[in-house]
Amino acid sequence: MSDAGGGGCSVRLPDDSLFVGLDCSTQSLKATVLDAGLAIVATDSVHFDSDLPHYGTHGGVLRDPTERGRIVSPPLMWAEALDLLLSKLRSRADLRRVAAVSGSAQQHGSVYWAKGAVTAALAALDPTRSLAPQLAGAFAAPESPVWMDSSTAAQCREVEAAMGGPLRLAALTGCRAHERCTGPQIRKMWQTRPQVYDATERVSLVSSFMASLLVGGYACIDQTDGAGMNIMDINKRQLREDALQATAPKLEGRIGKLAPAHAVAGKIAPYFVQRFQFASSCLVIQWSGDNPNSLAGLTLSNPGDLAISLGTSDTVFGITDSPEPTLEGNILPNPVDPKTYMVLLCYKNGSLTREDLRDRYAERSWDTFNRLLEETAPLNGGKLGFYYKEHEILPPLPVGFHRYVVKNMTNISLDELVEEEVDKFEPPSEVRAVIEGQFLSMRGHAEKCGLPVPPKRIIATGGASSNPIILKIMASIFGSPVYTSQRSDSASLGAALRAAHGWLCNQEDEFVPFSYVYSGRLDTSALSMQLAVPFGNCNEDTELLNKYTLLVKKRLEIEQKLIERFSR
Ligand code: ADP
Ligand code: XUL
Repeated sequence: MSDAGGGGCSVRLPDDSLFVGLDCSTQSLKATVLDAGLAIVATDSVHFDSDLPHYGTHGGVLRDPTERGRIVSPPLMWAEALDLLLSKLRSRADLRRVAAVSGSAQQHGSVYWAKGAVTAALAALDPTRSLAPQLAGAFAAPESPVWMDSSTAAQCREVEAAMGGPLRLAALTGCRAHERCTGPQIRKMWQTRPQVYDATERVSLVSSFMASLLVGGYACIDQTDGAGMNIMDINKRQLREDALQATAPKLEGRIGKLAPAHAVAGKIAPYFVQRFQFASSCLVIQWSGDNPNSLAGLTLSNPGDLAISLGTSDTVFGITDSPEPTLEGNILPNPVDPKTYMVLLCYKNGSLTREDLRDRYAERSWDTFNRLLEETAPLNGGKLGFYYKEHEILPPLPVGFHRYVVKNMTNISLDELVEEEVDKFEPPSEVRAVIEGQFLSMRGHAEKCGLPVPPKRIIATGGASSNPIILKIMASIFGSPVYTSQRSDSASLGAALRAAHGWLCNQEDEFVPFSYVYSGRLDTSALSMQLAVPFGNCNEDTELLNKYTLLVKKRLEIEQKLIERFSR
């Protein structure tokens, strides 16, 4: 047996056991397999666009040409990806040794199961055939709205009005009605596709959808991912009657019960036992959202730490025990600590927008992109860019690029900084402007939402956190050292850790602190952190930080003017 407690816990992870974490993100499905010592035994992934091209996705999604802002993905694609990933993983890890599987998924997306889906499909899967064709008839809607969808503005305003306004809704459910939130999405489905809503037996989130496949029946929505729906009471962690009514009729039965993230969703279904040789005792632990899983994977437990995830979305999050509702951030229960919450900011223009600027100005190459970043000076000569390739969440602005040059940057008073709008910058400045702009915005909004700024340290994760030049700019703008973990995919790592945690809680028949899973192993296991960029060792760091502080304020001022311009 492997001591899982270090700190006095009697529970141990069996020496030969493995724990699987999956992450069904926007662009791919990834896996991390940990052993009982929390070393990584195997990793693998399926990339939706390139490995499953027959679904025709770009960046993992389909954009509706007939309806602005409608962005969906086929749930069948996620199911086929699961089959494919497990068949690849089987040759890398002995799946018979897996004690528990858990998972992570993009938040907010909704899957509409057709009446009778459990008996006709989920509980009757034939292990000799692949998953997707057997599920083809299981959906009331073949397309799931995903977190990138921004087509529900009308429903958001209706839900907010019914619940006493945006701030009250945020205080009750964790966030105002953002367009991606599942409640407004379900309301839109009921209003615009009533035949789909009528034919729907159960609505799953992407996380509970994937867990449902693994248990061969409807899995509960976990209380952490459930906070992204606008229908759950953020304090009681139960569905709210008034919010359900403000969303759609007869909704409660379609959502089902909520469960804590550490709970067992069920034993793995016979399909996976026979097809991939999982043990029939293998537990499926509740799946949760990708940001909560990242929080677990980064073992974020210090309120002074700030996590920044640079994936398809960019997110900024930290933990607190006394969250204050705001109009910008989302409050979610911490998936591994029932006493605390996570505060999250989400940007839609993350990696895909950086890639767009790279393709326009840096020869489609990250090396050239980095060279241009290094050729340009910090502060970019006052050039500020606002690049919205997608309708942005924070600030809520439509697609479009806006460029300003801020003058008098040698002064230290905001009043003396004046800006001039321009059409373009030199290519190197465009590249610096996108990166500086993203971090300036994150710093400004993080501060407004009560996240720690400057943080004691930043822990960076997600695909772009592998880029050291980008991390250097992050450190300068936030005024803090940046750490990274061994792997940039903290969400699937977090899911594997949560699998071990759920297994321990089940073994003990009560909640055990998450630290029992990893204490004593933080420096020696896959969880170890490296200092990627130091901060504060020279006066220049501090002088630059003061200038960036002014630019943050200037940027928020310009954002406000843009919001006013586009709301006219
Ligand atoms: P997801 O949110 O889908 O899980 P990932 O965290 O896997 O996304 O991040 C994928 C993104 O990582 C890609 O879209 C790519 O733009 C970005 N990326 C990968 N390598 C680099 C790099 N060297 N510099 C900047 N971005 C990178
Ligand atoms: C968070 C959000 C995104 C998705 C991306 O609220 O919408 O970060 O979870 O996968």
